[in-house]
Amino acid sequence: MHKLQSEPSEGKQRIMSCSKYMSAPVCLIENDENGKLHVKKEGKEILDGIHEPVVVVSVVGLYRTGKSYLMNRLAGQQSGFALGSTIESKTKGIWMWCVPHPKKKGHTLVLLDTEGLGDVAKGDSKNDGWIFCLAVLLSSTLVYNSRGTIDNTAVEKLHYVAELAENIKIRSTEVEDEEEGEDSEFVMFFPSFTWVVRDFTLDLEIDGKKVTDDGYLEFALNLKKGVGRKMSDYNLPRECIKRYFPSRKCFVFPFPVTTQENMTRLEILQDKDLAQQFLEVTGHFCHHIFVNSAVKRLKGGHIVTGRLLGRLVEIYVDTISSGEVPCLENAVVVLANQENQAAVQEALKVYQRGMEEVKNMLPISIEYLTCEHQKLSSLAISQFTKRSFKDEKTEYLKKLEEAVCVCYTDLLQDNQMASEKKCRDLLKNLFVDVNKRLQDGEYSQAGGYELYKRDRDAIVEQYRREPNKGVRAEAVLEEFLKEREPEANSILCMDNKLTENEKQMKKQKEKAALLEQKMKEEEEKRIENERMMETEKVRHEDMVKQMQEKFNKELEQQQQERDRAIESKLKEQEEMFKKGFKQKAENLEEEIMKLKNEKERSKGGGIFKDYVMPFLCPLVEMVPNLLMQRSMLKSLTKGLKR
Ligand SMILES: Nc1nc2c(ncn2[C@@H]2O[C@H](COP(=O)(O)OP(=O)(O)OP(=O)(O)O)[C@@H](O)[C@H]2O)c(=O)[nH]1
Ligand SMILES: [Mg+2]
Repeated sequence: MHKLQSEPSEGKQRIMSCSKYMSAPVCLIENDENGKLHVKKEGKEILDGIHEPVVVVSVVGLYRTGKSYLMNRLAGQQSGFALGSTIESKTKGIWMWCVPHPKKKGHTLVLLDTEGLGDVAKGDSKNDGWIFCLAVLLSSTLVYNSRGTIDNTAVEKLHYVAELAENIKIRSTEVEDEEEGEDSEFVMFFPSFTWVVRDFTLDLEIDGKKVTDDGYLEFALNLKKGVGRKMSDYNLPRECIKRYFPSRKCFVFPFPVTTQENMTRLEILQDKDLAQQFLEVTGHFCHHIFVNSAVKRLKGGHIVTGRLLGRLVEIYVDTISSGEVPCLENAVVVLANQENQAAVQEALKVYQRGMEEVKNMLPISIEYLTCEHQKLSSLAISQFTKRSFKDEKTEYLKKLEEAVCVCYTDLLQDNQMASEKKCRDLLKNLFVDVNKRLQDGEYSQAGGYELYKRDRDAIVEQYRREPNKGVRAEAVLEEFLKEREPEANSILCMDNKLTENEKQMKKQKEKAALLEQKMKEEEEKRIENERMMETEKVRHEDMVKQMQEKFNKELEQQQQERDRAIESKLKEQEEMFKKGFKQKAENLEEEIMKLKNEKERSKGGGIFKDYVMPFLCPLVEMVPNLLMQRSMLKSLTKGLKR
């Protein structure tokens, strides 16, 4: 049971304990005197700083009905959202308060308090319609606040719901031969709905039987049989509420205090001064919102963080300001592009940071380098999949792959150069004594060649024993020995101890040794290439696996969206049948079938294999291709230099 008495102090502690949360609400969307909507910088910046998933609760309803007061209770505070005690409407635009979620660790509860609807002084119902529409689009729970009873006037005042079909588009392009409007799909993306009735004084009884708050709401939403304008006017808002908001809840609140004088001082009254029953209902209401309000998700199921919510606010407000109708699909595409681009950068940083450490160790073996490359690229892809979504043609994954490949091939080249330098320096050092002997003419006498060969073989042996020479050890040795070939030949020529025949044989041996060294170099290269290819194969398999998991997760979220819609439509259909609205029930059948077919069509891994895999396959060639291009470029520039 929700302990209401202790809430304000708990709430205050909640807010104060975490600096990124706000001590008071701020304006998020301004509604200027000309009825133009603007996103306020301060509000947007606060959302930008929230990287946690958000649960968004918005309150809408006629002006002066106690909305701001109720929102303060949800924030666990006595004051915050400004209340008005006159008949003039108080809240303008949409105000926001972000607090730590009291029940979901690691989540932020975003409370959106909206401008009261139907203010006669404003006289612009279109503007009201947009405020209502934004509250629906941005929240995961919509609280509709009204006063008195849920009579026909109260339901009629909710005509904004019926207008949603004109104010919200799901797809950017019209689907031909679609019989029913897009609004049949609203159930998949709309928030859950809670109707709050304030100052309710009647007994909850229908035909002499006690009913619950929810039963009361459902009773008020019952359709009437019959035809004609009057009947359809009566039924339309009810039908829309039922169709768009299948998950409904109702709370009836009694008067908070008994005297009129206290009514305008509610903000400063302590809980002990409020009516016990009012406190109890408030407690139940807060508990329900905290426990049942879902995390905000985009169409397609992607979880919305504070930062994404801020972007969403901007996209929708900009669309409305430019005279267009907000479109769920467009918003998702714009957001996905931005997020995917950022995901590529974040993932690339993971790879680059890791490789920076490797760079400090060069030269290293190809085994170690490829192993690190494989590990870091797997980490980068998993970082990428954390933030990216709807990268259906792997367009952004490809960008990441390209960037990773460029880093990797650069590193491969740096490693080769480091190895070359190390090996050359090593050989140069090892040959110091030989050079001196050469200068002193020690090899220019009879038996000099044997002496030279013995010294050279000892150096080669010592060179081979030296560890961590990197990937160019044999190649550098080959080059070095080749460079020294004329020197060995001239020593051989000068050696009088040897007969001409022996000299010829030794010369042949020298040639054979060089050839053998060349083969060693080629073997070294072959092993390097093989290892790189193997790594690319394993890396590709890992990438496919991670992308498949990501794809399955997104698919599952979409299926859950459809399941929820099917379930609610079946419920609605059953109710229609029960209440004798046979035609309406039959109409629903088509919507249900359409959803079921869509669900069936996107089932299984087939789509991934047929649709996503073709985009992933060419990626396996990327590193070898890039390497080939680079080595061609290298030999070309070498040729030019010559
Ligand atoms: N009778 C009554 N008055 C309330 C209740 N809750 C708050 N009030 C008082 O009603 C007045 C208006 O409350 P607000 O919370 O500012 O109402 P609002 O719906 O946010 O008003 P706008 O922002 O102008 O649309 C204040 O004086 C509140 O103290 C309630 O449950 N019953
Ligand atoms: Mg208000």
